[in-house]
Amino acid sequence: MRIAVISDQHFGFDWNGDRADDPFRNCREAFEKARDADLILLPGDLFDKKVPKQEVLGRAIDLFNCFDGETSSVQLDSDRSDKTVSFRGPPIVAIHGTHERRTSDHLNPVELLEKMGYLVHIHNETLVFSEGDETVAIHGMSGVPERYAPQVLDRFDPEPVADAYNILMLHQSIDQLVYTDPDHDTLSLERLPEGFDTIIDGHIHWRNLELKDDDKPVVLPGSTVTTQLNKIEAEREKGMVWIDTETGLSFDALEEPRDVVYIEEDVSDLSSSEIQEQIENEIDERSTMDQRRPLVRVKLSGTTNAAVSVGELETALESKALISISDETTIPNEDTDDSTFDHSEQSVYEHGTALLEERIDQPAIDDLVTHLADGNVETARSMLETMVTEHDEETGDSDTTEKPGSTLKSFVDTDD
Ligand SMILES: [Mn+2]
Repeated sequence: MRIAVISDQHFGFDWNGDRADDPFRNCREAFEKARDADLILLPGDLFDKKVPKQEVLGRAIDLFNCFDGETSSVQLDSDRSDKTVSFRGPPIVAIHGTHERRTSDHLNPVELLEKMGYLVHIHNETLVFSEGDETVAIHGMSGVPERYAPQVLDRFDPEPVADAYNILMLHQSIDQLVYTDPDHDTLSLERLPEGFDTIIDGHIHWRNLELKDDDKPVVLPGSTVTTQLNKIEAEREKGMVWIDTETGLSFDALEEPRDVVYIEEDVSDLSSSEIQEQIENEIDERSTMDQRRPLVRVKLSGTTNAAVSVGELETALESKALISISDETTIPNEDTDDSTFDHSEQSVYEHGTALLEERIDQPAIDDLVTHLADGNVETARSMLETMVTEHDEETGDSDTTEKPGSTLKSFVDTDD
């Protein structure tokens, strides 16, 4: 069986910005590739927001309509599955991700697509498919708050189906692969169950097929769209993963994603115009210059007396690239005195960290600001979510869409 895995499409990402089209454009290319798949798996974060705009939903539906008229000889074995559904074309199985997660009394957008008949959404459920004498079992746990993930997975306790190719689909941070909160229990490679042929984890936006080993065969398909301007995302191609139950895994790169360029520039002894020239040269060399401006992230480092204006540089280069520049240069022969707090001598990073640490008793602030400064927005968001949940639990606050007090129960419950 040939199974297509397409993750983290993030429909609606940058909706009012320059990159609003990117998630749809990239997913269209992936869906086109997947049209002749026997089975399609979507490991979460199809949507960027839990309540997407109707325009975003509409465009997502347009994409799913590309499977109309396609057929698959794969059948759902309803006797051995937790759900009975019919499919229009090739079966599409999805879990919801962190961006779509709502409590169980609210409909999330992946569940909405299920109601429309485009896919089947699972959470702590297993579906068994067969084609001829071949059987494939898909076990899915949708995204839950990281701190509850080990417990929710333990309670789900997915049991590999005998004589089947077993795939476990998750959408969580996994310790060792990405930042996890050291103060809380989170999923780790050791905590993942054994007996699965492949464990697919959405959520982590850079692909990694190299992790696959016999005991914990974890595969990160990565996102189809660049949402974070960090080095690792810039360096790894976007695309989708094929699981061929006979021949194994392969990565299928998108051919037309927007260029992403990550530049680290030592600007010691360079003037402002020289810095601009250097960056322009790098962009020219490292992007293909199609009709879309490349996404460029620049980190300036080194020691310089030149007054580098990040804002002016960004403006000067904006016709060439969607650019964001961070200035991490230092002034030469600077006398630093830790006992005084003069932020004119500090970088934004140092100033921000000091202020936050002064006001908030949170040992993770330094990590948080580092991730923000590196453009790891997703990781920072997860960290903030953890901090806010803890804060709410301590103070008894809660909002109407996410109720921390009742979280574990509502994430363990299945939908039926
Ligand atoms: Mn994501």
